[in-house]
Amino acid sequence: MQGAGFVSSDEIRASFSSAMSAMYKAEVPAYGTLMELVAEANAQVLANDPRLKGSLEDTDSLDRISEERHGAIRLGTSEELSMMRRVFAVMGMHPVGYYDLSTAGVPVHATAFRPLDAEALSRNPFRVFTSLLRLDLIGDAALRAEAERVLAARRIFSEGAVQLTEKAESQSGLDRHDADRFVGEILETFRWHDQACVSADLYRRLHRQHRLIADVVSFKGPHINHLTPRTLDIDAVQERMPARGIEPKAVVEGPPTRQCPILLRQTSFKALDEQVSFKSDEGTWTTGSHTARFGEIEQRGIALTPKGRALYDRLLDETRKIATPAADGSNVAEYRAALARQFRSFPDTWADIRASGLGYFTYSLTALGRQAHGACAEDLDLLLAQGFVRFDPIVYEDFLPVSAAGIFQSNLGDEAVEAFAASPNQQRFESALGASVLDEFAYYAAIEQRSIENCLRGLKAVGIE
Ligand code: OOG
Ligand code: NI
Repeated sequence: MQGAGFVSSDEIRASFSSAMSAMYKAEVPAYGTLMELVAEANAQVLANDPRLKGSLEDTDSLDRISEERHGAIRLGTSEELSMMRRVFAVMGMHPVGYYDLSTAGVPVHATAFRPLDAEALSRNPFRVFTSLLRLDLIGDAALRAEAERVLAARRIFSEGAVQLTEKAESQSGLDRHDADRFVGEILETFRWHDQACVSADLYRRLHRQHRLIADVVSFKGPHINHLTPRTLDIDAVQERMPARGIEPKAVVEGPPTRQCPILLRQTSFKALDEQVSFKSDEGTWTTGSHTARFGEIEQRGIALTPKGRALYDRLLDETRKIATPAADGSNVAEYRAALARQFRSFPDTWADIRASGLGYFTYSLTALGRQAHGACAEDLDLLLAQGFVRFDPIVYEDFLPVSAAGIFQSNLGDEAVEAFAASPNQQRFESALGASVLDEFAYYAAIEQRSIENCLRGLKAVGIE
């Protein structure tokens, strides 16, 4: 709820996302290059496809097509996570989904903070994939205790950030002046710090345990580790990266190229080696390097039902049994061929996807339906066949654990990964978060159901019983 005289949470999110974009482009110039490439590729797709251009104009503003859709951070403690939840709530972003990445060799679990309703998403779709480090998966007890001590001592939010979050909560919103200050204060939490807060020795020990642990524990705050604009042609951007001097990860994560895009496809350029400095106990500084920050692109398709998702997971699993993408890119062709072959069993027309119950759709009355007489208003299939109702795919707004692990891995270095035993623990994550996460399937099913009810109500209003 939002009081009078306050800036909307959508507006705060939009200004936060654009401030973050400007900061990241200045911090990571290769990211600026990626943004240029995306803008070029998107313009080319639109120029070649006037129909697409028309349909995008209906759903999104064209000048925002190439803007950031998401970013990611990695947190160290439950206190950080629960405070982050309150901060994101001020921007209209709420936790959706639980992602366990331990089985893929990344000792974190995660959620995505994002806007929920279609209107908020269309005003500004920015979301943040937020991971919490799982020190419980680290075998070395002494090192774990040391990491816990370092994390317990740091404060990732400024005083101002905490105060303004509390103010927003107590008065149900922020006025323009406070909203601007809030964005400025919160941005500080995401800023890069090239001075580590641990010694070079501790950094090395953390790094040896797992590179991700070194990334989370060694710095003053959870620097934003990537931002991700939307591309209309992910294959083209992937292909063109090397010519612009940026090195893409070996493969595009997610489903293959299709007529009817499903879920989410994403790829990134590999994280850069950046100079950092470590302070010794004697107070002198030494330089070293750290690899964490990269740029990513994404292309989204339809949200799948549990049945569709199970099929997706099975086909991906079978693909990876034939060829697991090697970090050095040596089996790219084999992987791509296997992926394309496996996914031939996934229907590739909207009508088939709908008829097989694999995807979520919204239903709406056609022009004919708005003035229809004498149809049976309860039988959706009949109404579709009669042309009174149409269906459109619902876009998937969430993430995919196998893809996320692939993005993590390729940005943590190319060495072999060692998987942890599967130990998803959503309850523990939610207790750290201080709230439960929204179930993504229930969320899409509710959108679909509401659209069906609206349709049927609309038909009743024009006298169809
Ligand atoms: C997050 C990786 C996950 C995605 O797009 O799947 C992610 C990270 O590297 O911290 O952002
Ligand atoms: Ni990402």
